Amino acid sequence: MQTIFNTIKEIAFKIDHAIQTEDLGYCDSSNSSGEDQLKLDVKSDYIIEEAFKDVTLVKSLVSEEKEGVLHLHDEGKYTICYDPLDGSSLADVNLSVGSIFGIYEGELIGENLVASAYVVYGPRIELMTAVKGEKPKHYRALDGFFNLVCKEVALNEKGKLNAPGGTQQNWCDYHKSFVDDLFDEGYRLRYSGGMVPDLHQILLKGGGIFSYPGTSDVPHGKLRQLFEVIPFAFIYEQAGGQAINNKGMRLMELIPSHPHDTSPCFFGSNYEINKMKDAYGVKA
Ligand code: AHM
Ligand code: MG
Repeated sequence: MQTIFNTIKEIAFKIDHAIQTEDLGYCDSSNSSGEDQLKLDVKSDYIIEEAFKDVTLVKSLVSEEKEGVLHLHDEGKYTICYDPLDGSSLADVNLSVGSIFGIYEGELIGENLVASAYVVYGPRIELMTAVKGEKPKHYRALDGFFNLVCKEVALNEKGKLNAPGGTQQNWCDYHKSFVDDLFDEGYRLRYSGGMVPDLHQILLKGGGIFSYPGTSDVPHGKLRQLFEVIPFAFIYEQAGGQAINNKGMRLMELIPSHPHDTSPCFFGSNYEINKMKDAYGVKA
C-alpha cells in the first residue's frame, strides 16, 4: 500500500503545479455525470492515469471524469477509484480543492475498500491516508516532501462545526429542522462547497457534521459513492466517527450498481450522527 501512497504523493505535487500554472477555464466536454469539465479536471485525470501506469499493483482505474474501467495490469491486486480534482469549479475563485482516492480489492463495493487517501490543495498541500485497523495519518508538504503532522487523527465525540450541503430550498422538513437545531445548539456554519476541505476541516478541528442529503431535485444526493462517499466514510470511521446514509445504513455497506451512482451522505462525530438518526427516524 505504501507504493500506492507514494505515487499519490507524486501525483499531489504534479496536480498542485497544474493548479498553479494552467488555464482555469472549461473545455468543450462533459463527464459521465453530465457535468462540464474544466481543463484542470482533464489534466488532473491524465496525471493520475500516467502515474499509476507504472504501478503493477494496480489492476485498474475508475475515474469520476471517465466512463468505464481502465485496465492497467493483469497481475494487479487493487482497483483505484478516484475523483481527480474534486470541487474544481472553486479553483477560479481561489478556494481549496482536492483529489480523492478509494483503493478497492475485488468487486467495487463498500466493504471491499481497503485504503483511502485524499489530498487538499490549499495554502499548503496536505494529505490524509487511512488503512484498516489504524487511525488516519495526516501529512503536510514542505519543500517538495510530505512530513507527518499527526499519526493518529481522531474525532471528538462531539464537535462544533456544521457543513450542510445541497440546495436548502429543496431540503425536506425534517432535514431542515435537524440543521436548524444544530445551529440553535451553537454550531458554526463551515461550508466552502468543496467536500475535501470541508470534511478535512471537521476532521482536524475536533468534529461536527458534513451532510449532503437527498433533496427534491436530487433524491439520491450529488456525491458519488465509489469516488467520494465510500473513501471518506472509511476515513471518518477509522477516525472514530460515523458515516451513514439517510436510512441509517453505514456508507461502507453501499453496493453501487453503476460506477457513477450517488448517495445521500452524512459524515461526522458520534453525537451529531446519532442526532441525525433521531431526526430521520432511523435506528441508532
Ligand atoms: P465535483 O466532483 O463535480 O467537484 O462535485 C462535488 C462537490 C463537492 O466537493 C461538494 O461537497 C459538492 O460538490 C458541492 O455541491 P453544491 O455546489 O451543491 O453545494
Ligand atoms: Mg467530486
